[in-house]
Amino acid sequence: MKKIALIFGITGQDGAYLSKFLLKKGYLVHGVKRRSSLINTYRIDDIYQDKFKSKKKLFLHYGDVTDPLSVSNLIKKIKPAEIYNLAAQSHVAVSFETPEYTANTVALGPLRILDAIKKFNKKIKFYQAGSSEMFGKVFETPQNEKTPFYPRSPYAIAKVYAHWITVNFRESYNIFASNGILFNHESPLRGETFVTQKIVKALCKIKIGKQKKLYLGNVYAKRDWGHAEDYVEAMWKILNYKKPDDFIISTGKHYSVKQFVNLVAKKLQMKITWKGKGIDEKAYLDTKKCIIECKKEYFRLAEVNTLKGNYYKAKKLLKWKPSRDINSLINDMVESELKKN
Ligand code: NAP
Ligand code: F7E
Repeated sequence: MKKIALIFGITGQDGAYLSKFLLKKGYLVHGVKRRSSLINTYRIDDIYQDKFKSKKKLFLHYGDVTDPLSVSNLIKKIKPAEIYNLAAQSHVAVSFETPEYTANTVALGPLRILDAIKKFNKKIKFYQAGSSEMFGKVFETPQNEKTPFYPRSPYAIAKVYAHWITVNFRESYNIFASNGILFNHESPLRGETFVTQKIVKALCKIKIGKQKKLYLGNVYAKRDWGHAEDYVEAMWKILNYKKPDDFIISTGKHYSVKQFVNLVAKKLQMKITWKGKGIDEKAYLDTKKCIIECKKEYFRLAEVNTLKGNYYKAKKLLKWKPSRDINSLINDMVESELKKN
């Protein structure tokens, strides 16, 4: 009997990598996609179309984590052994514009899934996609599983609720419910409005003359950036550990947005120099042409200045460690982008 996994958020960056990973492991994968006016399955089309070649192993269903009926009906019908909750309004800046909707998907979405597990089958294992954003205005560096949370956005606050409701269902109903506290992870499939992909796409286009300028916000914010492909393996390891628990998944290294820009430029053999300070800081190509400017609208209302994770527990108990560093991540993102231009 093949194991059945159900992924909420299958059409996102992590959903795509996780489905590929689970299919390789021999799972039958069911995914929940939202109805949208444009087709939103481009990240998984390659594996979905495979169904015509071999026996079907990937199944898609319409649903939404804001709709309790769809959540419980799907869990009842599919009877998964493992549920991965990756569904979220996942953009921190957008969460300030849509705080209630963000809370509905990010905080109440997992509650609805956990409640359905409690009703239908307490043996279903549950993975909650937690976030380093929960550490926000950090109490210590690097952050570990015991570092207190200080969330700084509606998104992060909703993730803190999701974290604790997962712990609570584990402790109250004896459900195998675990939190992965994942630090930023990127890939060629990363959404275009997250800073890494925004930088990669813009510099590739500027290099070939298809774009003139890139506008950024706070270039001094530091993040611990890993590769999404490594991180979905950690999700599976978390659910297949002997007991439910919470784990930090990170690389243990952090870089500023400015350093990320410089590394991408280096990869593209573009010589850039920075001049000015604060909002007036600008980057010039070959010392003459201004190609990067800062814009107030891209600054956060409450910024998370620095994040760096300590993944010691995952290394020790799950035997997980990141296989790619920042340069390998940038190579993958840039090379994939250059193929599209
Ligand atoms: P993503 O690319 O934005 O994907 C989010 C997924 O959730 C998409 O499939 C999206 O569907 C779906 N979704 C949004 N609202 C939904 C709703 N109401 N009902 C059902 N599905 C909904 O995010 P990601 O980078 O893959 O991240 C996966 C999860 O990990 C998210 O929960 C995110 O908050 C969390 N996380 C991400 C990172 C990171 O660095 N990537 C780090 C820590 C935690 P559409 O395709 O239709 O929009
Ligand atoms: O911003 C700064 C910005 O939007 C990173 C999500 O996956 O990871 C992600 O959240 C940093 C911030 O990611 C721009 O102020 C500067 O300090 O790429 P981001 P994020 O906010 O860290 C966490 C772990 C998640 O859980 C989230 O779901 O970069 N920054 N200039 C900018 N950010 C953006 N987006 N755009 C800019 O122009």
